[in-house]
Amino acid sequence: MSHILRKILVTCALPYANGPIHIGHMLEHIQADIWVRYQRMCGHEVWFVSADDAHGTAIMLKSQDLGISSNELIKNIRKEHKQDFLNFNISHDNYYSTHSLENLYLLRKVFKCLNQKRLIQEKNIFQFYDNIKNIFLPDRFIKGICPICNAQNQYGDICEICSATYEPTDLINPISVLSGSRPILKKTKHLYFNLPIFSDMLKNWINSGVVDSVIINKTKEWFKIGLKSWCISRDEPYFGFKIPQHKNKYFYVWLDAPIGYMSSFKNLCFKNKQLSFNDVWNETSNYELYHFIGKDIIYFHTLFWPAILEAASFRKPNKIFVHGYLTINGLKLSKSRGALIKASDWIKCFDSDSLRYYYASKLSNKIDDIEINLEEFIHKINSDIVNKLVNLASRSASFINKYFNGYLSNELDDAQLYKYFVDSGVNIKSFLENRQYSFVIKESMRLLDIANQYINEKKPWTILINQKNLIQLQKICTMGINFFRIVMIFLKPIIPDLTCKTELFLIVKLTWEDIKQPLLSHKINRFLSLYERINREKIMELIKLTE
Ligand code: NOT
Ligand code: ZN
Repeated sequence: MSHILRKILVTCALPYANGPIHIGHMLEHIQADIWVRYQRMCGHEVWFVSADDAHGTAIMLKSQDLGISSNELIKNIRKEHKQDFLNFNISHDNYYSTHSLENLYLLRKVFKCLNQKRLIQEKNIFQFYDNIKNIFLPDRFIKGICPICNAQNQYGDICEICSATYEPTDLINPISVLSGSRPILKKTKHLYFNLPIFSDMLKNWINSGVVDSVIINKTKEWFKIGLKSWCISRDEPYFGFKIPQHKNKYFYVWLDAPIGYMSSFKNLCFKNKQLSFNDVWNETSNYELYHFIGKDIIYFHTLFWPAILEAASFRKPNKIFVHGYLTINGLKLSKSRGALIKASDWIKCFDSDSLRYYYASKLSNKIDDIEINLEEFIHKINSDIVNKLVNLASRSASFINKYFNGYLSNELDDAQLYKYFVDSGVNIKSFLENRQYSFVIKESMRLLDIANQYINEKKPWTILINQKNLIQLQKICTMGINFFRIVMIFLKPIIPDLTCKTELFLIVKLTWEDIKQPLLSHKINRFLSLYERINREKIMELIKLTE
């Protein structure tokens, strides 16, 4: 099969610039980063962008609370976010902000198209208003009793108990989260995007294989109810971009947020002159485009976003990769309900590969929630990475270093078994391509069991006692090192830090192309500890930090 080089743009959802990156965000960026690193290993041209989502009421209120300008807040937060992603080896090519000139430019361009095509309509509506704080209330700033199941304390748009969606005005006993007062209804004019006109296009697009079948079914419910026009404006006070010719009106953050995918890439083109914005985003583009998102924002990415792209004559994504929520020891971590573990706290207690590895061991291409458990985490890292993977290298290298001056033998003890490992790469590749990372881990561990068992059966230490057949000893340990190398190639996109150390130790780059060629008559470095066993006490340390 000839190797066709692909050109790919990958995005992660844009984290809000009003709080820290937590390990829930990290799940998505790690999931995408593994995929990106894998594609790069295959030699494809891959660009990976994200940005801070810097607009909206929440950010404005947060900066007021802190007594700083919104501009200052988003600047500080972006710096923190970038550091967090760096700490976890997320290899974004650009991490930008939606509060940027590029985003404003593209937003205006999109808006102009929508107007030209008469897709924007003005409507007068009544909306909840907080008389004490003098502000129109976003859905998330109104709480009340769910009109469907009567659950207390539910948001203005969705009930977290029965999943019903409704208008804030449907809530029983609504109150403003900002002042605790009962909001009044106040008349205001807003701009609406004609989403229903795209219903047929969207149905066809969604059914063309861009999302998993579970998600197709979810969208069917939305089509059955019928699509509604989408309000794309917000009243002052707001932190965002002003709408031209509409006094005191701002673009809704959710209009300029996805445009942030484009503007982050546009900014990358500015830094890298070889890249062309139009080559990627025009309707006839031969680049592939993939968005990694969580299941809470499917609506935006399967309906609003493709409709906006169509309306503005840009290309649409090839696929939307959706993951589930993260739950920790049974506790649900949603964006709005406060996330428990900050990425910056995690990294104080554990290394980044450990989280990346653990997530990979849990990730599939399904939208099921991901349950993580700290005890299980420690156990998995120690038993897989330390006992199976690193131990294989260490036990083999000790003989090679000590008796053969660091040189591997000039032939393999069991070429057949080596080939078996190489051939397993076919499955591993397809698991990586299809985001079935848990299978990558399972298969790698199965191979490591075989490798360790091989060493156990060959008992290199007994050869040493007899002092006969030292060549055989070298060959056995050379097998061990080669098994280790193959599995490290499989795991390279998942654990970049250990990869780096391994490449230094083996004095060789870990690549797919070289996998068929065993490392023979090759000098390796002294074995220095590649990975430290994790201590259970670290769990308590982490919990203390998060309290
Ligand atoms: N800041 C949003 C969130 O839910 C994600 C915006 C993603 C950009 O955290 N998207 N679009 N469409
Ligand atoms: Zn309910």
